[in-house]
Amino acid sequence: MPSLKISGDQVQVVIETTNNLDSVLARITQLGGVIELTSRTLIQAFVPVDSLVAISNLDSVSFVRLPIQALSKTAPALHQAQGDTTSEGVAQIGSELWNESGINGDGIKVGIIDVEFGLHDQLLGTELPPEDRVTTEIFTSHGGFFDPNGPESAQVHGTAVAEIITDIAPAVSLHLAPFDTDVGFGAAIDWMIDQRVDIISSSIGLDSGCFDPAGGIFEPQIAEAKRAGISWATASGNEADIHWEDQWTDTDSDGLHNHTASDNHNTASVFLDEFEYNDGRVVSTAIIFAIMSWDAPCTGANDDYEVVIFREENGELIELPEFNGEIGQLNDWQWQPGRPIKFIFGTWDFDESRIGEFEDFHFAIRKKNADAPDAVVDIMYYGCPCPDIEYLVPRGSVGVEEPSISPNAIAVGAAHHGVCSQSQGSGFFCPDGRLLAYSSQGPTKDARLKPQIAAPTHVSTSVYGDYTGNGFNDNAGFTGTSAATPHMAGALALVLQSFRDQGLDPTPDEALGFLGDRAEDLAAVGPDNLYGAGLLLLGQLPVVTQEPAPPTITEILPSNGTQGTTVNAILRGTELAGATEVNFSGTGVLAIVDDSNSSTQIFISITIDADSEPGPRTVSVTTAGGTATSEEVLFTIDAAIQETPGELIALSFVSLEFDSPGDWNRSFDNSCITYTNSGPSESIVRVTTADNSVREFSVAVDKRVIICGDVVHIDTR
Ligand SMILES: [Ca+2]
Ligand SMILES: [Ca+2]
Ligand SMILES: [Ca+2]
Ligand SMILES: [Ca+2]
Repeated sequence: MPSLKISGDQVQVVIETTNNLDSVLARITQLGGVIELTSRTLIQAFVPVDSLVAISNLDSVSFVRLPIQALSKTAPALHQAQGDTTSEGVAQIGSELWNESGINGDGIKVGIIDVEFGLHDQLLGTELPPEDRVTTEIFTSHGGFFDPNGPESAQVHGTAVAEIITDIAPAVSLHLAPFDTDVGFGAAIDWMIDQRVDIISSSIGLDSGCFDPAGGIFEPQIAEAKRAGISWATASGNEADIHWEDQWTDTDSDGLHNHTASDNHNTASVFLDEFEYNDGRVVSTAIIFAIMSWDAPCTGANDDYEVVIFREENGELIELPEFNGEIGQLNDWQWQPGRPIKFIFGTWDFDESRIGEFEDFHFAIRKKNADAPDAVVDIMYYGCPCPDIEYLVPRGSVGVEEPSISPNAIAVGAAHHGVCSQSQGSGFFCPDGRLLAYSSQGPTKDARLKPQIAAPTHVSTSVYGDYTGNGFNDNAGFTGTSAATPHMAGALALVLQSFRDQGLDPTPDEALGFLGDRAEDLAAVGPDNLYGAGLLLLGQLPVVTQEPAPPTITEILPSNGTQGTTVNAILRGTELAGATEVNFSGTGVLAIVDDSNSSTQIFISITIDADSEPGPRTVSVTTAGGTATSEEVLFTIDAAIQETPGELIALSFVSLEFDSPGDWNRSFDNSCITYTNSGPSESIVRVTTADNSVREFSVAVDKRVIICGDVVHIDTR
């Protein structure tokens, strides 16, 4: 929300520059300004009011505006006693089982971006990790870990976040980045990426998004964080019970949206709080704050819609006048020109005697440009007692809030850690007994699922005290989607460590998918826009099946075989154990794995078809780790010599041997020697061929063996 209580001659502003940041910084200083923070093209500074025009006219300055304050996603609660405190969410999500097995976040860096880290230094080594595992960098305007002028309940918000992460993953390293405005937020994201954190936990939100998710002011940085491998858990938001959205329509043609045929005003009951002016006047005051966005281009949008606040006087609805520094409304305050987000602020004073009472205010949506298209309008009504808003739309209440709506962040919804029944009425707090009524719901404006998951809330921390219940006289502990988010961040730390211990490094999507699969499905079957995947549950430790290494082939013995034979061979290599298949290129060669117990050699039988093509074949082997084919290790098919009976065979030979030399008659003819079988029956001749193989032939009676030089002709016809 914009800062509005500014006095004196200096004003805190954000200067948006197009380029040349350094020269602008120098000019601001010359004009009497004091630089507080910078982030990329943004400068946050205190500048003299009478220098504002000069600054906005500087070259490279595109816009001067008030800083945007982040909203932390917790309901106020009182700080209670210190002590050894553990979130009830720890038992619910089951992280102790993981811790007992040594999975405690060791080696994992979790970054926390938050508005306040008060007391964190007093908890180092007890509720938080010791000093050597906590790194800090300050991005606040005030230069501290918390705003000493802020409400006490908010001073420890980020410290409570850090406590919960430490409860779940006690060995993590934490990176704490306090910030208070949009400029500090951008700088904090850059720092987290630079610090190479594994996880970001942010229990805050900025209404800086757009109906088109890519058009969010911080989306480029959120996307960059994910590309850097960061899992970003962020509060879904606490706006389900203060949200309204609908298609703009004006059935009675008065320029105001019709909630019903006869009702142009969304009525809210607003608490009247005590306020004392500097001059000593005490009043009861209503302070109203709302944020509106509508479906228009994220930049260059026309100023087509506004929210107008009315109050009732003597039975008539009267528009609040323009804010005069004390009372009135600011209904046209934009983040940037052309960006369809408006901040609506209104305040009205009543007599001191009405402190603690309520007064109705009435919100109307006016179309400023009659020709504008009828857009879908989205409004968050902050700062009012929420049950008393006349028209509420929980669906889509993630609104335009960053990082919650980002496709690159994990939005975490809030489910009560126990059964949600208490004196204040479970019907209001948790309509289904678990999900908090305020937990922002999806879908996003572009119909994506949100939140991604839901986690426990209303839990004990040392800084907010022990949870005792949700009634008026109870301490609800640390509440909101603020408290749910660090349960998810802590669980992610355990998942990352567990997988990394087993040699794997899951991406943000894989880590989320792991937890989403284990989440307890609630509400509608399957993922839904209330709980996302369901309620966070770690379950049993994952047993990761190590991906086996792929095999290699180095040798096959023997490296050849003859057509029509079966060869017993050894295939050598690495990672061969459990081989299921050995294959050869081409057709007609079939291998069976006989024994694959060794990783370095396996035994195979190779059956070579008689008609398989002779020549070299490549070999491949398949195991659970994959298939390896060697281009170097070849198995050669040798052609079989046709030994069909009844042929005249010619062979190159080295030597010849007759089984029964007495069977043979020898004669000379030209340069050849002819042996004729003159014995009583077939006689055997053994030939040692040129390749040193020995072959045997049976020659019938009267048939001949003729030797001409180094060729022998054998007549087996
Ligand atoms: Ca603790
Ligand atoms: Ca109307
Ligand atoms: Ca009404
Ligand atoms: Ca579900």
